Amino acid sequence: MKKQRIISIISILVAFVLISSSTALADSYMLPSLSEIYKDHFHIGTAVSVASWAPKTLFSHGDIIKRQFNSLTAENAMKPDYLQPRPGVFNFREPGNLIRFAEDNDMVVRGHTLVWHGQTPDWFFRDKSGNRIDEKAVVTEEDRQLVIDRMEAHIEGVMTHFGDIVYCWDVVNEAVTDDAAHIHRQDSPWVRSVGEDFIKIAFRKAHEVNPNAKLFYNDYNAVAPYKRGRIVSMLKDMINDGVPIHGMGIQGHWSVNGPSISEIEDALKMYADLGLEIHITELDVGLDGATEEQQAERYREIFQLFKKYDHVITSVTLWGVADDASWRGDEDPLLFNRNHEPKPAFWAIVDTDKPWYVNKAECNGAVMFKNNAGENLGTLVPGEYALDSLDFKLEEAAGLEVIKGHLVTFYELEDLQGDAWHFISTDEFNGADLANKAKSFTIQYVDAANIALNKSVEANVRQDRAHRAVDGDNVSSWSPSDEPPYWVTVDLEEPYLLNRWVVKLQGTGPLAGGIAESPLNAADFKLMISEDGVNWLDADTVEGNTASVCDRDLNLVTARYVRLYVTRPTSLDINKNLVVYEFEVYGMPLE
Ligand code: 9MR
Repeated sequence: MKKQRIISIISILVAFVLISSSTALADSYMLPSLSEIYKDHFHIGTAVSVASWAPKTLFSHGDIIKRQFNSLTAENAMKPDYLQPRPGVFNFREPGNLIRFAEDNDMVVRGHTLVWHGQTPDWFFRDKSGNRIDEKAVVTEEDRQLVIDRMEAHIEGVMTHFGDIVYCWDVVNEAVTDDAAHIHRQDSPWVRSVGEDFIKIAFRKAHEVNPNAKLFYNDYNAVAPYKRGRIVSMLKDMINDGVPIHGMGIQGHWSVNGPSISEIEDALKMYADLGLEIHITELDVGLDGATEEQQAERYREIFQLFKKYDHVITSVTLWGVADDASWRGDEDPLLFNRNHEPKPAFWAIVDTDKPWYVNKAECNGAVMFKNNAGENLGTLVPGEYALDSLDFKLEEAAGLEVIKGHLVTFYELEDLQGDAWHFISTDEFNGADLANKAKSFTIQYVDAANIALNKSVEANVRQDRAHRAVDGDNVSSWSPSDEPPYWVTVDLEEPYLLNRWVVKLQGTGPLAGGIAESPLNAADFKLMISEDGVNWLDADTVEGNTASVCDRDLNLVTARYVRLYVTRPTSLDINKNLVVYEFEVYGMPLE
């Protein structure tokens, strides 16, 4: 009696899941919102262009900006050359558009930047006779005072105009030099005409004009060991001198290859130890030859770290919206591509605990069912489905497009029981056949593991060392040198669904130094599979290879035994020496 009740509750639950998750996603879906996702951590901002001489991303990328960000920075339109092109003539028109946009959409505005050696009109530094003060051998007190007056008047004019709407300012930008012999940039016209204390004067003035504004020092390479110590010295000196400074702006023009997470973390600690708030002010992560997936992984690690430090990081701003309007040209460093579509990097930071493609699949669909013309019949997110609850005809499906890491399994019976049929992406999907024999199916993320690892092996040559090909150690190898073909068989101990295989060849070894390409890598080889260890099928064949790492996706196959079968061990016919550091086979247990 009791058992029956439990079963009926379960079947109600199952029915509910099946019905509620059966709606196909429309092609235009609503992206998750980063500002919403990060609202308990920090502001998420973007730099936008509104200046008349640049593409106005505030408008061309407006929809993304509204949905994704809650903080705006003017990429150029609040810099001195824009705001005060001639003495006393202020231009607030275009930044006014930015302010209105922010107010209309409930966003805050970061001010960038009041005092900088870049994008600052020449007139700031000319004396009454038109000579450059910063180029004089001797700067008189009168000259110095003139430049201070102009700097203060600029700060006053700008901060008074914007008032509290601009809640923080990069008061001084990039004043620390890359030259290890100094702290301050010696060639700055500000240093040359006012002296190094122009920074303190600027902060004091800014605080006097608007005591509510948070005042930041902002710099590039601010996490790099060669520079961060000198930035910290300068900030310490300001703090000890009672200068009103509230935050450190770390620009964050980084790449997939650096700086390392530990370098960034060390710097965050150093600035936090000064009692300063931290803003990441200009984040972009250039590809630097890497793939978009590697970029996504890097963004994921970076945001994981930012979340860990959300007690000191209060704002993270990306330096642009999409790659079509980035100052870094072909480095494609942002979260949206040139067509304004979300990149893997975007999906990676939607939830930094999961791979980017899982986040994408959960929102945007994991599987697209296609008809034989290749058209989308329906796109489904991961979940459990009853065949009769689909709002498209499975009979018409002739292909599946399955997002990386996911598996579609059809079941003979309604409650995901009975015989099962598994699929990943395929153009040979027989929907009509499945509609006859299946009643339910699941779409799930399967974290495939290297199932060959440390399993028992048998080889035709050098059996004594063949285990080294599956020992998970990239330094030990199985290196037969005799007469090809060479083969090594791995007993997986139970049947698995395989979706990928990897061979790490001669060039990956410590002697070769991990080179990417070499004629000494195995040239012709294949992956063979077997149910019984007796009858073998070719699952995937590689010819003319020179790559050191051969990483291949497999159309889903099942096997209990796998075999690496090498017919040409190198591209040099006289060299018959095969070197396999690792033979990896990825999959999931069939049951
Ligand atoms: O992104 C800005 C680009 O459009 C301008 O041409 C350039 C001119 O100096 O400034 C860029 O922004 C810089 C920012 O103001 C300060 N840190 C470095 C940024 C990238 O160069």
